[in-house]
Amino acid sequence: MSSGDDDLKWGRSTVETVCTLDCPDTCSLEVTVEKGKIVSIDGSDKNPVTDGYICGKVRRFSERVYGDARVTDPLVRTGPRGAEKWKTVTWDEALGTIATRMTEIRQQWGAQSILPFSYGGSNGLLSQDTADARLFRQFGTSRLARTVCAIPTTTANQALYGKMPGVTYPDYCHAKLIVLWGANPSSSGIHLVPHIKAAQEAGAALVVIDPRRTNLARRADLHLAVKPGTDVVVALSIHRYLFEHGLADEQFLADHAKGVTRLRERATEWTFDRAAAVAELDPELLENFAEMYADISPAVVRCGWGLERNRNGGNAALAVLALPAVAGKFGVRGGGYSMSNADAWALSADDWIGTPEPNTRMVNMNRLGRALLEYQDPPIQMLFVYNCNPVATMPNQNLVLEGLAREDLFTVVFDQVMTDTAKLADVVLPATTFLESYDVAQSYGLTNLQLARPVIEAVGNARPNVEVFAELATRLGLEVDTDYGSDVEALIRLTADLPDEAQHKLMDSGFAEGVAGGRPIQFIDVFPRTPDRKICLFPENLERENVTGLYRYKDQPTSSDYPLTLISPATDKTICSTLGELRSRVASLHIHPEDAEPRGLTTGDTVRVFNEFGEVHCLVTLNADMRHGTVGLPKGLWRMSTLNGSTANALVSDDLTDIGGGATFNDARVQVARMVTVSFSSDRAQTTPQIKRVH
Ligand SMILES: Nc1nc2c(c(=O)[nH]1)N[C@H]1C(S)=C(S)[C@@H](COP(=O)(O)OP(=O)(O)OC[C@H]3O[C@@H](n4cnc5c(=O)[nH]c(N)nc54)[C@H](O)[C@@H]3O)O[C@H]1N2
Ligand SMILES: Nc1nc2c(c(=O)[nH]1)N[C@H]1C(S)=C(S)[C@@H](COP(=O)(O)OP(=O)(O)OC[C@H]3O[C@@H](n4cnc5c(=O)[nH]c(N)nc54)[C@H](O)[C@@H]3O)O[C@H]1N2
Ligand SMILES: [Mo]
Repeated sequence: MSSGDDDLKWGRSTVETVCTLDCPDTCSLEVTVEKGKIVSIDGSDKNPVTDGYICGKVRRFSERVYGDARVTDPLVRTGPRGAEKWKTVTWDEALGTIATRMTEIRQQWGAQSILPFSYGGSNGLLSQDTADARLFRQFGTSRLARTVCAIPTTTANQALYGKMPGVTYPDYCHAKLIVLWGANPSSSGIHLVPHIKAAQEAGAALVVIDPRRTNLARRADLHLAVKPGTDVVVALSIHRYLFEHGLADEQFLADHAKGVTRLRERATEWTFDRAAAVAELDPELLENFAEMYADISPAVVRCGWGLERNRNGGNAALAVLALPAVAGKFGVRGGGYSMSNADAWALSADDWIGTPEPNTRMVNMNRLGRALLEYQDPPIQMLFVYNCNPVATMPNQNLVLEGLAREDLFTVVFDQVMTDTAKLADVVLPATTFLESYDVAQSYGLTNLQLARPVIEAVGNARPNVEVFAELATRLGLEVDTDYGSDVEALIRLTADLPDEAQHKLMDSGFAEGVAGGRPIQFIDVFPRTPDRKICLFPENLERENVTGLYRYKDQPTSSDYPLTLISPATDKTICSTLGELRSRVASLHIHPEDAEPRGLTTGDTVRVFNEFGEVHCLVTLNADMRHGTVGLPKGLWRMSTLNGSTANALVSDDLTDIGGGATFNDARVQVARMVTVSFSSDRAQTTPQIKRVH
């Protein structure tokens, strides 16, 4: 804390903490607090990669903390579901009601009729898989497969390399070739961008593989605007080229990999011409890329999450992540790959949850709607949502809404703000933000651990997850509060599992650097964590799970009814749906002028984007950076941000990825039509359509 005399008089202090939100950067923060209230949030230098600056979203996070949407007390529904009529109750009453209902429901339907539903939330280590998991495991509820994000890429990284830590941002300046594959750090992890620019200034080449011409694609030496869902064949054509031209690193593969022949066999058919036809690219561009990748070292592939969200996402991740092995790119600073580093510390939540996972029913979160409406034996009678906003973020939004509308479903939503999901709950519980309680942030872009400290008192009666789950457990007669009576107790329990030095650093200075000073070189400092320490290029277990087979492409022809592919990537306005409440403008569908022209669309028109699952009414923006045939809506919109209360996920099916049961957000097929055109005469301008907002 730093404070002068004046500061003390006015109760002004600057507190160091960390942003725990779901972003690879985990920025170290300086938060200035005056008279107990946040007045500013800025970056600090504690995390060297933060380098004193942060994104605009977190800079204005106090608007969430003190905003109109904030939930400050436990609420119980008094009107019809969704009518937003609430009665404020005490924690005692709210938890009493929940405990009674849980007990009754278990008696009548069995504990598996209760479905806990959570994803990242604030993404800290304390706020998930601690007291919550111990409670639900002991109670014997259904289990949740947390598949909405990163499951195809994680499964691939696990199978190939045992989730070996990857290249971190500061080492990008050593690369001579950077490949951004389905990743858009200008929105989704801004601290990588200056390192890429520095590398370019030092002579590195940049390749971007993305259906959109992103900011960095504009600066790239080569941009492959692939059709969404076709990355697997693009990567396989590079493998084929490497093998056929004697450019594969046979010695490295012989020493460190297995399954080489089988990968090679599956790559053989993917000539540049064939792959280019599928990905709708110029085959010459593919050849250029292959030559660059073969020739230039150190080369790093930043594998993002944009490429996994389609029917071929698992195979795409496998084929992309296998490239540095085949091309022999490891063993030098700035060479190899970056995927998630979330496992860099090899921490296992099971150690601190303490209770083993019961063998109860597993529900894939991407199929929430189906689970609520169709699953039997037993049907889901209670949904406990926390750290998640499924109405905004899960596939097939209309089915999710239909499920949540069930009169006989008892829904609890534990959140910081009145989300679109909370609006449909029976009981809403107020949660603290990462600025109001302790937590531990584990970076997935870098390798450090950082301590999140409470910067202000909890707003209203908000409480941290651990405390609430521990108290609920006590009411249910379960043993949870031994480690989890409060966030401080949880912090002590959890950090006890860290190596001594890291534990001291984290608690003393709030920052513990990861392996090799946070800059591991793959195959020098870190190695595959597979059982035999080898790279497994053809994981047989996944071949069995994968309906199409490993390294195989599954086509999905665009139908004439729905000829456009819809993607919905991260934007700089929200983190998933977090902060979506602050968005004031109606969302726009981005469409290439050549797709707009035959539909008679111009920027600012109101459109209907539709398919067999739903429709979204919004504005349209003509954007030549979109790929022809691909349209885009922002990820994480709240229902109020469109004209009919539906968002991109109303158009996304709950079909799963080839590996891991992931979501296929970027594989939706849609049609777009202008909504209202009132022309008075052929020579008069059309009037602006008047559409009543339903939210
Ligand atoms: N500001 C902000 N930052 C975030 C988030 C956020 O919502 N907002 N979310 C966080 C989370 S949870 C995650 S998982 C990460 C995600 O961050 P990223 O890895 O960047 O993932 P996306 O934003 O989903 O998509 C990245 C790019 O993939 C492209 N893309 C879409 N489909 C395909 C395809 O089939 N192939 C290829 N090659 N590219 C494709 C998109 O056009 C987009 O530019 O970001 C994190 N950071
Ligand atoms: N169309 C489309 N949809 C997508 C994606 C896409 O690319 N396209 N991407 C997907 C991705 S990558 C992800 S990761 C998911 C994320 O989907 P979600 O997990 O739903 O993430 P958020 O929307 O950020 O919602 C997290 C909620 O947790 C609450 N919360 C935060 N901290 C706490 C806490 O400490 N306690 C409690 N009780 N609550 C807390 C926040 O207020 C917020 O409402 O969205 C997915 N949805
Ligand atoms: Mo994500």
